[in-house]
Amino acid sequence: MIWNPNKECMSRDEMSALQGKRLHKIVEYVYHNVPFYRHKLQEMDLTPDDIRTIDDIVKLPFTTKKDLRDNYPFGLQAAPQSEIIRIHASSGTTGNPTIVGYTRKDIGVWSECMARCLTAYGVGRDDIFSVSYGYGLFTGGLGAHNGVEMVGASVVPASTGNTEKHAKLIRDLGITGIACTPSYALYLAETMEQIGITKDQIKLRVGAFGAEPWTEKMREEIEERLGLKGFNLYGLSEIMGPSVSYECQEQNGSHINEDHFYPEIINPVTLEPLPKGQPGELVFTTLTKEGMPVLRYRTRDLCSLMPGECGCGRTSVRMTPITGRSDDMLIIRGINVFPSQVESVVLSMPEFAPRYLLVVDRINNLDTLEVQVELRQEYFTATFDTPAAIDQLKKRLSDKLRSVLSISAKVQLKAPNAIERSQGKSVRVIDLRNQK
Ligand code: DLL
Repeated sequence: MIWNPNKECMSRDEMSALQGKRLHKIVEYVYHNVPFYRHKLQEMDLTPDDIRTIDDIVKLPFTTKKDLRDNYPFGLQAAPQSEIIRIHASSGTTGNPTIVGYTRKDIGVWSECMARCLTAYGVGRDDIFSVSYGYGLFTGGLGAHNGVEMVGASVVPASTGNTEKHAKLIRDLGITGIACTPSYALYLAETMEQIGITKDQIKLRVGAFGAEPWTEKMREEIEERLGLKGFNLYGLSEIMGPSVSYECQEQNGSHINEDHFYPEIINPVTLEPLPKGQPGELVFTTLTKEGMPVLRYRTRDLCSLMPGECGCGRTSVRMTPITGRSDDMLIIRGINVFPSQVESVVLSMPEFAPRYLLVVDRINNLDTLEVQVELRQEYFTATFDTPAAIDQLKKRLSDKLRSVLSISAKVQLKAPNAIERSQGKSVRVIDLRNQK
């Protein structure tokens, strides 16, 4: 099933023509309504008439998170306040949050994009669907909610928190689908096990997981423990929220709603556009947004665009899973380290739960890395009174980490449930160097 075959299955030529037309229109719109963009274009000696086809996009300036922060709160808003019907804010780790206003049309586009995702996952009118992303300033809750209503399933706005009650509702209402972060899905599975709800008592069959990076190993674990099929859901507040891209039943990359969000991949150092298939930083231009359109927004997410057609019949371009961010890369003793590398090591060892934390510090001018990781319950029970086995496991983990990261890390094994759970995005890194 495809929600909008007219748009999701266009020929390449039709899609490029539509994108070119929309790009010209959006550039004209921001030129006249957002002084920030008008000045940028004027500095580059550009007018909207220079942007006629989608290939002209490379002439346009990039927009960064810093630009959004510097223009806090409404500097990049293009529509008059009277047209804005919703405002979300994305939390930053530092500085001002990013404020994003949506017009009625924007909310309609967003709902349709989310409906496309859910349809691709196989969600329909007969489903009872729990939205367990946070409702509030975060785009996850309300964004997914509108899409579920649009496809006509029954939405259960569970949000996060009160996980035991949620688990019981999943059983008692016969909830068939859930949208949440992959880490929350694991937390939910743990909670169910603790309160004695078994897989055969629940009807979950579809999960829409995103808002944070996750791996195939995590997918397998969630699917096994909750008895459902897990699909990727990608998005970011600056562009729309959840629904920028989604997996179909083929699960071979995530289809981008490219009639609304035009993707490019650039080299994050030289800012040169890269050919399709090469990995780099993902950049998006919103082609239809009225509230806060953005030109060539640098997401900092690292992935590649996939060439070729998909077996599902959709022709929209696909992106690979996000492998990291060009800015969450840690530099430890001069070596680039991605938390996802640690995750791959942790998940490759059956003794560990997929719960880990990187603590980076600087002691006597030397960077240190400590990796905390939780033991699985069965392994913990079997070994906690045999220190030799624990020491051996610690050594195996640190050897593996050294060979993958090219630096040594101190390893701290934790008892099951000792690492603090998050109900939203999980915190994977604590960098104490920033506080010194
Ligand atoms: O996380 C929107 C969202 C909500 C997406 C619910 C999916 C589901 P932000 O808080 O602005 O928006 O964070 C956006 O989260 O740039 C990525 O780094 C990361 N991210 C989002 N989805 C995925 C995903 C929402 N499926 C940032 N895989 C993005 C990997 C993801 N990373």
